[in-house]
Amino acid sequence: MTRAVIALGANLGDRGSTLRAAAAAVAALPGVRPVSSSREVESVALTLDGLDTTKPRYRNGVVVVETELEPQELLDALHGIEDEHGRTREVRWGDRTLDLDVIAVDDRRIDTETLTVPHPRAHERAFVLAPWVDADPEAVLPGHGPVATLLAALGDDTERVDEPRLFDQRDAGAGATP
Ligand code: A4P
Ligand code: MG
Repeated sequence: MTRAVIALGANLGDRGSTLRAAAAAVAALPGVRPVSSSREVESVALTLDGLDTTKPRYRNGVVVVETELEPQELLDALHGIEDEHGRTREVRWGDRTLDLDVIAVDDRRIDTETLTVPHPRAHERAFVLAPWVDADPEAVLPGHGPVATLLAALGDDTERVDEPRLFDQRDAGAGATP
């Protein structure tokens, strides 16, 4: 069993419903058990040209799971969930109905053509770090340190959304935050 951290993002469609449905779909994958989840945050779209206030704002969240799946198997399953939510891939860092990224898998380092873990940009993104620390206040990003410290150094430019945590707490197991 490994512990995997998955970041969810959306800036098209009914973003909150999509994030909650995607979190439930992740929790329901064979070989996956929900552990804890964040509330949602909102932030300005980051594009290849920088922050873009003319683009729809993002909702982001993080879920923590335990899984028997190998990291590439997990990513393949996440792509299946993205596809079910109408994800298209035209522009890198472009608008999307749903993005699911593998942020960390225990303290494993993976660097293949299709999967880099830890996620190479997680440490510089408050929209990943803020929900991650909300889901797991003790979290550590391998190679970078405690997530709470990284977020404090970076500055949190996200806004908390007044919605429940992404997992239904009845589905979440040990380690779940109230
Ligand atoms: N890939 C490699 N490593 C990973 C990993 N750890 N997790 C590969 C997920 N995928 C990984 O991803 C492109 C390829 O990356 C995948 O096929 C996979 O094999 P994609 O989802 O098709 O394209 P993308 O998401 O546009 O590219 P990229 O570079 O992954 O973008 P990011 O880093 O995910 O950034 N602004 C706000 N405010 N909030 C956001 O959530 N997200 C992005 C996307 C940009 N701006 C944002 C947000
Ligand atoms: Mg992605």
